[in-house]
Formats: sequence, structure tokens, C-alpha cells
Amino acid sequence: MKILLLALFLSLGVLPAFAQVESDGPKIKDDSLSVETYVKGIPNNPTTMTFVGDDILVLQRYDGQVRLVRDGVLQDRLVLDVSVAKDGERGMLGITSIGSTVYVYFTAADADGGKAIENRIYKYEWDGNSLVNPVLLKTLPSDNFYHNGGAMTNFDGQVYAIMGDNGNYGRLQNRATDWKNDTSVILRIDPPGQYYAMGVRNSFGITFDPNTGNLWDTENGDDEYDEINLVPENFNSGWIEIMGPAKNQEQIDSLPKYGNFVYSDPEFSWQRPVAPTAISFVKSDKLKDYSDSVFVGDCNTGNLYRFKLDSDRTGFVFESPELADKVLNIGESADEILFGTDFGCVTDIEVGPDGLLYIVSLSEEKIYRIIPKVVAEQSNQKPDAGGGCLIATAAYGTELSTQVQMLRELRDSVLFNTESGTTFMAGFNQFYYSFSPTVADWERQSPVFKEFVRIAISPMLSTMSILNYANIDSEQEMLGYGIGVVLLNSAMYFVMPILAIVKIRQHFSKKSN
Ligand SMILES: [Ca+2]
Ligand SMILES: [Ca+2]
Ligand SMILES: [Ca+2]
Ligand SMILES: [Ca+2]
Repeated sequence: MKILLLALFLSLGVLPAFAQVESDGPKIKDDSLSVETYVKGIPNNPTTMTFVGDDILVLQRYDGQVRLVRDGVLQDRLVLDVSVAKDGERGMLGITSIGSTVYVYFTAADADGGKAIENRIYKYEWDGNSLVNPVLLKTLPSDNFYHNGGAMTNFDGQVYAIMGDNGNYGRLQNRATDWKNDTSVILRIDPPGQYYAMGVRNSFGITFDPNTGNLWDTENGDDEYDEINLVPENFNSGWIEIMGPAKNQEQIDSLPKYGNFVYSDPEFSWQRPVAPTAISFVKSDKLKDYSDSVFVGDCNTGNLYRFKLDSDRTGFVFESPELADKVLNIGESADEILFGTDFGCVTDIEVGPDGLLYIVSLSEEKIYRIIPKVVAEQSNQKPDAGGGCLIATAAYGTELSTQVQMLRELRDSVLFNTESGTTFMAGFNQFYYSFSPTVADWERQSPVFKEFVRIAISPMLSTMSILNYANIDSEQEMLGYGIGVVLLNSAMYFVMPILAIVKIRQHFSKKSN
């Protein structure tokens, strides 16, 4: 019986739990949450990531590649490969996306690891497999290997990028001397526009507060004062004259005027530099306790910081009197803002479409994720992560096709509603995932095979749709209808797939020889 059902539900499936808890890795303070390694072994300095649907695109700084993470697995095939410089802080630096439009920031070179030409921001289209149709939107200087910025974000259809001083010291750096365009600024990239902010030494993190629409950044100081800033439009962060809070009003008044940019102090500073990087707000049903928080990573100490926002979300609240001056001075305790440790060099933090918090660690070559323990346990018992249907998805090109939606509906509303359905899915899942990614890959590689699968699963899909129309609310009915549909399909789907897979295997092994 079980085998018959396995054949029947060939095209249904649920994500396996690839992620696993590491024994010695990052630690976090909140006992109700755990840290999982979501992906490991991302080579060549992973920097920033962006979500496209349920997939992650992650950048490799040294080789100019964009890699795809699908269902927690780093895919072999390339999404994009450009030539980048990799000395100092150059390389594949920033990525952000709006729907299927993806923006990438990198230091272009004549060859990987070669001579830097300039920093570039391209726009691409994500076709589900690779980044296509490149459009060069912006070139930026890369005169020096340091302070090349690179972090990008978007809000309300506007794309922003941040650029460091790159060794230039002129009017954009609060000096009344010659100056170079497009340094120490936050830029409006698409649509293009005037500088959003100036006076930034260097930065590896900008993000928007989804609740207020306010922009925030992290900034890297010289030998003291790293910063977190609320960044209103026409913000002047004060570099090179001021880093960290201004000493007094005279110091602020002495800044040379540039346009209508206005200086303000950071919301928080570390007197001893930690090299803060990514910054992220947490709007998530699964992490509701942190809706009033900002998470920040760093590259020097491996810490993950959590800051509590004040009621109008324009600054932080601290309990410790030591932090009342908004500065973690040398010798003061970071306890209150310390959320996690041992994350290595953090280069990106983002809430995924599943509401979990994802963290890229460049030094550990991993993406971690923070998940409520109750959610982790639930997904182990009932491994429904809302994905699946790999074969049908590949055959019909998109998860949004009516056929794939029908299968998903069937799985969620019919199968999971009965005990035998749920039990079946748990067992089926293991079996299905032993071969379905391979079949799905074949489909993507071969249009002929894809068409074949589409034709082959069509009769099954139409008979299975009976289950959706049938009013199944008891165990007997579930089994009754199930057996009926199985009998309709078993002859075809027992013999056919086995024959097909054997044939295709021969075909592909011949091809690869
Ligand atoms: Ca990101
Ligand atoms: Ca390359
Ligand atoms: Ca500043
Ligand atoms: Ca202090």
C-alpha cells in the first residue's frame, strides 16, 4: 500500500531539514531561539546576500561570482561571474533586489584578482537560474584598495548604495578643498538622483526601518569611534572632521558648508573599533519579541549586537548608565547590547521570506539562521516548509502554475488534514527527495525531458485533482479515494517512470562520458 501511495504522490514533497545545529559555533543569549548553520562551504569570501523568492543569491568577493542557495543547498551552477579586483576591500561587494530585478556592486578588473578599473553597479534580471540582461547603471572610483563601500539596499522602489572616501579628502569629506565626486556618500542609484548623505568614512551596512521608512547605516571609524546612524535625507556624518559624537557645537559649526547637508551625531558609537558591518530590522511573525530591535554584526569580534529602539524608532534606549552617552567607551560593559558571539566576520543580516533571521559569515564561509526553537521542533515533526513539488515546478516552469498550486493545495488542505495523510507525507518526503532534485535538474537542462515529464504527469494531475474536489474529512474516505486514484495511476506510474529514469540515466551518463 505504502509503495502504491509513493508512486501516486511522486510530485508532492516537502523541504528536508538540511540545516543542523552545530555543537561549537555561534551562541545567542535568547534561550527560546537557536542558531542553525543554513549553508556552509561558500568559498572565496562570501559578502552580501539577497532573497529572490525563497532562494538566496550570495556574492563571493574574490572571484566575482554570484551563487545560488536553494532549499539550504549551495548550488554548483553559476548565476553570474564577473572579473573583480580582490585586494584590500575591493571585490564583489553589494547586492539588493526588488522582485526579480537584482542590483550588484563590484570592483571591476581586467581579470579576477587583477588590476582594478573602477567600481560598478549593474542591474540584472533574475530568470530563476541566472542573472541576465546586464545594464550598467553607475561607475564609481576605486583609486585605492580601501574604503570602497559597496553595501546596497532599497525601499519603496528606490535603490541606494553607500561609498566610502576611497582615500579622497575634499568637500564631500568636510574639507574646503578640491574634491572627487561620488565618494563618502550614500547614492540614489535607481532611479538616479542627488546624494542622499555625505561625510561617510566607510560603511558595510545600510538598511531601512520597514516601520518608519527611515534609513540607517553603520560606519567604520579610523582608530576610534565606529558608528550607527539614523540617516535622514541630506545627512552629513561629519568625516573627516568628526567621527563618533562631536566634541561640542563649535566643532559642528566649523564644518564647511556643502549644499543643504546637515550634521548630526550617531545614535551609537564604539570608542574601540569593532568594524560594524550589516544592520537589519526584524519585521517577522516568528521573531515578534524583536520588532523593536535593530541587529548589527561586526567583523572584528564575531559579536552580534541587538539595540532596542525608542518609541518613535529614531534612537536607542539603554538601561546601563554607561551607555546613556550613546558610546561604548573603552572599559565599559557591552553586555546589554550583546545578543550573540562567535559569528566570525559577519557581512550581511537579513530577515528571510520565512520570517527567520539569516546571517552571512565571511570568515566561517556560512549562512547561519536564527529560528525559534518551537518552530524548529514543529518543522522536524511535520516537515512542511511550504516548498517542494520540485518535479512539477520544473516541468511547468514556475511554482505559480495552476498545476503546481493544485498539488500544493492537495498536500496542505487534504493530506495534512488527516492522520494517514500526514504520516504518509513524512515517509514519502524522504523517498521523494532522494531523487526529485536530480529529476528537476534534468528538466531544467533538457527542454525535451521537461516536455516529456509534463506530458507524463498530466494524467496523474487530472486524476489527483479529484481529491481536491472530493470532500475528504475522514480517514476511511482518505484511504478510499486514495486507493481509487492509485489504481487509476499505478500501472502507468509504476512502469513508466522506472523505464524513463533508466533510459535517461543512460542518456546522461553517455553524454557526460
Ligand atoms: Ca542583504
Ligand atoms: Ca570571476
Ligand atoms: Ca558620523
Ligand atoms: Ca559610555
